[in-house]
This record gives sequence, structure tokens and C-alpha cells, in this order.
Amino acid sequence: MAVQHARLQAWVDDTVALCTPARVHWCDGSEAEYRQLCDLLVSQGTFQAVPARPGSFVCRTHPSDVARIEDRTFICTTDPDDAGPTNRWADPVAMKATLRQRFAGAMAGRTLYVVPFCMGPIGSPLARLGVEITDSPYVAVSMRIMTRMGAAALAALGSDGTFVPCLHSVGAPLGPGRPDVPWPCATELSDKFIVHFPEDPSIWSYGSGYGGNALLGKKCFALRIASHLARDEGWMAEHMLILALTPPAGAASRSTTRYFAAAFPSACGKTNLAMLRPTLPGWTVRCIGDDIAWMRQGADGALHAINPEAGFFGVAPGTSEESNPNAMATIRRNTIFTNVATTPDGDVWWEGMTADPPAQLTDWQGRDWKPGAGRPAAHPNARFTAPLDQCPVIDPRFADPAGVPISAIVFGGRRPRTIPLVNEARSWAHGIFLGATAGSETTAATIGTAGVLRRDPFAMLPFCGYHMGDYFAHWLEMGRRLGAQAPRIFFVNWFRKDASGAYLWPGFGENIRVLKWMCDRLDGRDVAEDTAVGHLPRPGSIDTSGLDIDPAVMAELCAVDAEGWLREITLIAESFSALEPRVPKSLRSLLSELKHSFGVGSQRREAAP
Ligand code: OXD
Ligand code: MN
Repeated sequence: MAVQHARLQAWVDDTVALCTPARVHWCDGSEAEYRQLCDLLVSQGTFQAVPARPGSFVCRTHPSDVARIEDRTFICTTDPDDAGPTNRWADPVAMKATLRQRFAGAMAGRTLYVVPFCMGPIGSPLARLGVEITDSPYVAVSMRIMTRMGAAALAALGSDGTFVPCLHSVGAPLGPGRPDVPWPCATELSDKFIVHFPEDPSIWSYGSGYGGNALLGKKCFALRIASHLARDEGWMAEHMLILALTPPAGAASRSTTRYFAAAFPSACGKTNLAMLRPTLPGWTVRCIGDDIAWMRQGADGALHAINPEAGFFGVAPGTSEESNPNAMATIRRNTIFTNVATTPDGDVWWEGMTADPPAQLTDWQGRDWKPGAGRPAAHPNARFTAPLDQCPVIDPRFADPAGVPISAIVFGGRRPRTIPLVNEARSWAHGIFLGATAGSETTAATIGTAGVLRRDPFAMLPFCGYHMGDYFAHWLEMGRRLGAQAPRIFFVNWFRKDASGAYLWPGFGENIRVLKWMCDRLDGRDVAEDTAVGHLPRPGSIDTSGLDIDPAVMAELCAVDAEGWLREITLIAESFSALEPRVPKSLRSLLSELKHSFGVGSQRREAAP
């Protein structure tokens, strides 16, 4: 490919000199190139074809390289306060010196791939360009699925276009006595670095080949770097799905499609909600994105969203014909499966895909596996990588360069207690309070203990590229700009449990009932009660027709649990203290009001309803 862009060529030349690869390959993004790279990965033992799914491959990683590594993820700003207490900060000059040492000779014996990519539809005013240099063909093929990658992105760069340089190496150079392995990576945690320089902006990632650590368009660019750019430029880069919701034809005052954006922490069901198959007749949900939304005020004054990605990198375990039939249809072909189990008849399997596991499997580490083995067959963070346009319910506007206008923003988390099934914020500021105080039990999407409650404001804890207190202020500022056109804000919790640990709410396709209640609110129907914590559903206002659920359970799901809120208030206050002095005053006032409603800090200890 002829490269017209002198700065890009100079960066590639400098990187070649530093990393000393054996070859350089500029990716054109063609189908032929994709096939060649997949063939190469098969010949290297990294990929194995999945005969049951045309054009699909399975890949097993090194056991040290199975998830995002938050402990080795850094934000390098001149002033540590700009990164804030929720990020790992490192000095940019010292970190670059460390990284230059790591990258020196890091690609010896390997091919250096230059991967131009566009986040968002090419030509969209909301889109941004990047170039990833990587020594991993797995990354190159995954980037072709996850982004608009290759010649078109390079052409969009022209001779002087702005791009975010993203440098990646698996950190396992080849040389005498160092034969290649199917999944090369740095095997010690301390040898892995996922580093962001928002002031450049640039990204350097070393030592991991996995997902969000290595496909640098996703978490590194589209969230951490983009959130920083968005703050400076007056837009929003969010960890959100985007869906289109259409009520039954002819329903009074509700015939139009509305677009919702929803933020949930990693592995809390964003993909399931984004392509939900409604159980209520006549309702339709279509998918625009399942992980990231970039949003900007349009000329019409409304908040418009695009999905900057072109594919799904979804969590496989738990995905089934029951939980997400549309995802199952999406991954019937042209899909890369990572760390799943394989069946003797040439298919893939993971926990939750079928009620009973097959009698014999090869597990994610390539070992024989039988039911009762005492360990999962698929890694809990096993993933599928598949093109967005293979989703049977992809929305026709998924690549609309102008984005889609957002009517409602939904936050959520995995909370076994206290947090109601659905709650509507009283105002934009109250919605920001709900987002800022979101918490969730941790999942396998990151290395660390799963099932521990942690505050995850806006589901952005691992992804906000600057000080979280400033991020809250940016949301408040966006509300001021949007004025009356600001979307309404809701908070949902599908994960309430009873004393025996069973889920109270059926979830999945039944979540349409909650989306319907939100539409009722948007349509101005009188279906909510104003309580100390927000607008909760009036008894009977959530449509449970055809659902076998005890009204007492519905009441519990929509009640204010005073004891639980007292505990919650203490935790919220602690999380705000950690961000001081940058918590906006209006959020502090909302916390005081909440305390006051529950009698905290006053003589009276009875709780308000
Ligand atoms: C993801 C994550 O992979 O949030 O989307 O971890
Ligand atoms: Mn995510």
C-alpha cells in the first residue's frame, strides 16, 4: 500500500528501528489478507478450525493471559491528580523510558503488522482514527472484526490526518533458544504493561495478547483515551450498549422507535440486553452496540450516539439459546472463540451453553475434560469475537454516521440486595448521582477475585482516563448543555437474590417488561411513586402478564429497603470521600438529602419510605 502520511511513516520507521521485527506488513483489511492470517495462525498452532461453524476458529491462550489486567494498567499524566485516585498513575517520562527498554528488540523474529483502523463509521463526524502496530497476527485478525480496519481507514487518514498511535507487542521475542509457542506473551504479571498517555495521546501495551489488553481500539482507545478527549472537546465516551426499542404497532402514542444507552460493569449482561428477544408480544429490540457508546450533542440539540466498534467481543459462558438466542445466531460463522472448550464433533462449548455438558470435551487449556472434572471446561472469561453485522437483530441505523438520538440512559450493576429492579432519577443531577454511586459484584472479566462488591461509577471504574470526580462534573456539564433535551435516566438491577441465593427476577427476555415501564414513563404515564431513593414503580405498573411471579416478590423488588439503604449510604459516603476534593457540590448535596431522608446524622433514626 502506498503510504502518503509522512508522520505515520516516520512513526512506523522509528518503531521498526526500536523493535527490530523480521518483516513489516501493512494490513489492507481485505478478505484475502484475513484468510491468509488465519491460515498462518492455524499453521502456528494458535488457531484450530471449528468445522461446525464455517470460517470460525478456536484459540487457547497462555493461562497467565486470560483477562484484562487492571493492576498493570496505567494512566500517565504530568500531574498525578489528573489521573485521580481510581487509576494507577505513572510518570510519563519515566514510563516511556521503561517501555522503550521493553520494546527494544521486542519483535525480533516476528512480523510487525501496521493496522490502520477507524473507530466509528468511516467519514462520520463522531469517528476517530488510530493505527495499531502489533507483532500479533491474532490481534490483526481480531482488529479486522472489531473495527473498520485497513485500506479505507488509511485512505481516511490522507496525508496529514490525526490518529492515535497504539503500539503493542506480545513481549516474547524469538531468537536462538527461544522457539515460538501458540500463545506468546510475557508470563509474569510484572512484565505486562497497558499504558496510556492521554496528553499525547498514545497507547503502549506490552506483554499481553488478550482482548482489552491487546485490541487497543477497544478499552484503551475508545474508552480511556477517548474519555479524556471527550472531556476536553465536550462529548462523551461511555461503557454503554446502544439499543433500539419499538413498541407494538398501533400502541397509543408509542409507535416510534426509541434509542437507549445502558452502562453495566463488565460481564453483567450488556450483550444480552443489547440483543434481547422480548417475551412481550409486539415489542422489538434491535442492537446497535453492546459495549461502547460515543455520544455528542447533534445539530437538533439531542444527544446522538454511535457504536465506535464493528464487532462483538462477548463473554461466552452463560450464552445460550435461552439467555441470548440472537448472540447464538451471530456466532454461527466467521467467529473467533478464545478459551472455550471444544467437542469431539468439531464444535465449541462453554458452561451454560446447554443444560447438560457433553460427555467428553477438550477444555480451554487443551486437556481432556469430562463432567464432574471439578473445574470449568471453558475459562469463565472465554470470549467470542464476531462481526456486528452478523447479528440477526442489528438495527438498520447501526452505522448511521450521524448516530441515533438517545431518549434514555440506563445504569445498572450486579446487586443481590437493596437496589430496586428499576428506579427513575428525579432529574439529570440525580441521574448522575445514581450513576456515580453505582456498585457491582466483580466478575471474571478482569484478573482478581470475583463476587466482591465494588463501587463502579458509570461502569467506568477501569476505563475512565482521568479523575473520576472531574468525570462526574463533565456529566453535569453535558446536562447543562442538553437542557430539556437531556435523556431521562434510569437505574436497573436484574440480580436481586432471595435468602437462599436464588434470583428474584427472571431477567433476559423478560427484561422487556422493565423497558416497557420506562417507555410508560417517557410517555408521561403515571406509573411511579416518588420515594427517598427515586421514582419507583407503582404496585402493578410493571407488566407481568404471562409471567409466573408472586406479587409479593414484585413488591420486594420495587420496595425501599431502609436497612439496606443505611448500609448503602455509608458505602457511598466512603466512595465520595476517596474522590475529594473533586466531587461536585451538587452530588454532595444529593448525598446529604439521601442521608436526611433516612435520618442519618439527625436524632431520628426511622427511615422514610
Ligand atoms: C469487556 C469488558 O471486555 O468490559 O467488554 O471487560
Ligand atoms: Mn466492556
